[in-house]
Amino acid sequence: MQDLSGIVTPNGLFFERHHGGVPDIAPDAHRLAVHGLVEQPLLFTMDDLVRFPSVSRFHFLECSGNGSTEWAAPRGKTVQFTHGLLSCCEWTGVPLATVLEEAGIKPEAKWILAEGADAAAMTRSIPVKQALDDALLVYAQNGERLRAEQGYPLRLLLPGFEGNTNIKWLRRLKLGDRPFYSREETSKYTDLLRDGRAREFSFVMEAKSVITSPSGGQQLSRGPREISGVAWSGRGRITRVDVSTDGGKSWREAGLQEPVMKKCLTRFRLPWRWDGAPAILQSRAVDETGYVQPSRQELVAVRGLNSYYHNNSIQSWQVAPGGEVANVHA
Ligand SMILES: Nc1nc2c(c(=O)[nH]1)N[C@H]1C(S)=C(S)[C@@H](COP(=O)(O)O)O[C@H]1N2
Ligand SMILES: [Mo]
Repeated sequence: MQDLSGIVTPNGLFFERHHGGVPDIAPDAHRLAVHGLVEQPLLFTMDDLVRFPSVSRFHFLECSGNGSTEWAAPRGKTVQFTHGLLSCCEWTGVPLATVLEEAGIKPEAKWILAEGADAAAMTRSIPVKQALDDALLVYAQNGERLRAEQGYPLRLLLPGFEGNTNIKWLRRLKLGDRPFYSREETSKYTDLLRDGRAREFSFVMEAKSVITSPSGGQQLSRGPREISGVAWSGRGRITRVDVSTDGGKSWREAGLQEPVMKKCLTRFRLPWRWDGAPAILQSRAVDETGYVQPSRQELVAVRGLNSYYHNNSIQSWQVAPGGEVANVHA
């Protein structure tokens, strides 16, 4: 993260998260089954799927556990540790809606169970509404076929939804009239609130940003330099990023690199001169729905400290008089 220029994660550096290892799949033998509440159950080969009209789009992918270590105390030394379960690339595939139309969705079908062909047979329930919106069945990333670690030969991509729902090595889609409550949904991927109740199906990754340069573990020298980072929102486009060098007392609007794409990383930059005085650097993202990234205090006031997932609070980097940059809670 601290060495990333622009917004595209090189394929070999895409973050990896797998619950049962990376399966070795022969693409010719791979099948995608579509069944349940459909007019006509169908079985697709990869050859079938790549013949459909395709699209390419840039989207971020973030594990909802990104930042999970940071709720109670600043633990990660670097931005790779605090925010590294995040990548962004150009995905190519078939709109999921196209494939579902082929099978014919019955009117009572409201949820889809998506299942992977890994040892974990990872399964999640997805609302049909989202699937018909901008979901893709992807087979390529940044110009080449998916990496094995990213779900080769086929992955579900749900732009803006928590990473876990983006089922890799996708082999099955079952349509039903209610959530399926898979193992992932009953044992984790809910958010425990301060009063002991839990939020379920918190799919959307809300607006977030982080300064990647300078960031934790780096050493600053005095003089002019650029503050730079990335911002993203699962609800759409980033419209504004503000940067503070005094721990949130005052803010300046950063420049956004064009094109700003929806549900995609957006690079922001602000010229700065470090004069050697202690500083606390923060960034705050706003998206097109008007949602403002919360401070840590604001998020904890609503969510408490029982949560693991969905920590999208403002990150603080402290610059010490000697120029050392460190992760702090400000
Ligand atoms: N089949 C399958 N899909 C999966 C997973 C998995 O273990 N098995 N992990 C999920 C989780 S928790 C995340 S955050 C993303 C990570 O995608 P990546 O490894 O391509 O970064 O994939 C999701 N899809
Ligand atoms: Mo994840």
